[in-house]
Amino acid sequence: MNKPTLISFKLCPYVQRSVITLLEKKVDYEIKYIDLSNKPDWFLKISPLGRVPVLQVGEDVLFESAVINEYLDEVSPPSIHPESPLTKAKHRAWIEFASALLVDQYFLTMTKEQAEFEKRKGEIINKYKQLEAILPEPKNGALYFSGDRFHLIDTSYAPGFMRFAILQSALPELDLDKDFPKVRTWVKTLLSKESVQKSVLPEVPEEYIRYIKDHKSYLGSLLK
Ligand SMILES: N[C@@H](CCC(=O)N[C@@H](CS)C(=O)NCC(=O)O)C(=O)O
Repeated sequence: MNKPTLISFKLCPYVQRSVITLLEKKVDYEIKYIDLSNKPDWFLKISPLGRVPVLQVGEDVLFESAVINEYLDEVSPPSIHPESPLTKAKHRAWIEFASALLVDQYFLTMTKEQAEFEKRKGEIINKYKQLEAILPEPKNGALYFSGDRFHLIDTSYAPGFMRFAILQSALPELDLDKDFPKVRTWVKTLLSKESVQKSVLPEVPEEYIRYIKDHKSYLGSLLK
């Protein structure tokens, strides 16, 4: 495989999914950061939707984090995606669910309206309730989506979980998973993984909080 280049925006959770995959699969890669509020022309030429992540592989360009991650998984065995078509289809479906959770998280952090904030908070708690119902039992205090092994699907949840943890450190009462012990164990397991911890630059927690405050959102006004 040509050494791939990942086009990134520092704070993007979708890019972070691909970084975790690259680190887990020990793929040698380069990363280029762009500013999404001032997209360079070369980026607009190669990114069909003007979004990150984009993965350049030689002359080829891939977009959409779930697709990029499946490609990376296939070209760097052993696979961390299920083999059985049915289980794989279920994982893909719950990866979409993770994307919906990221959308809720984005609006929770960005809305200027308290009512919208409360609505998103309820939707996130409801999604946690749905996840709690399908997660297996933890073993020895650890849990991944499908039990005791890390899969591609875990890369799609970790960035959102990391952002919720950053938010909670600036607003302790925003304890969204408090009633969901399995979700909580899953969060703890993922956030303690080296690939997850190394998937963002060290300044990201501080910049994430600053980004939300600068936006003058309702949540921004509550953060320490
Ligand atoms: N479904 C896409 C979502 C990617 C996405 O929404 N990326 C955001 C940044 S986190 C983006 O590039 N937005 C374009 C913009 O802000 O103009 C994926 O999974 O890759």
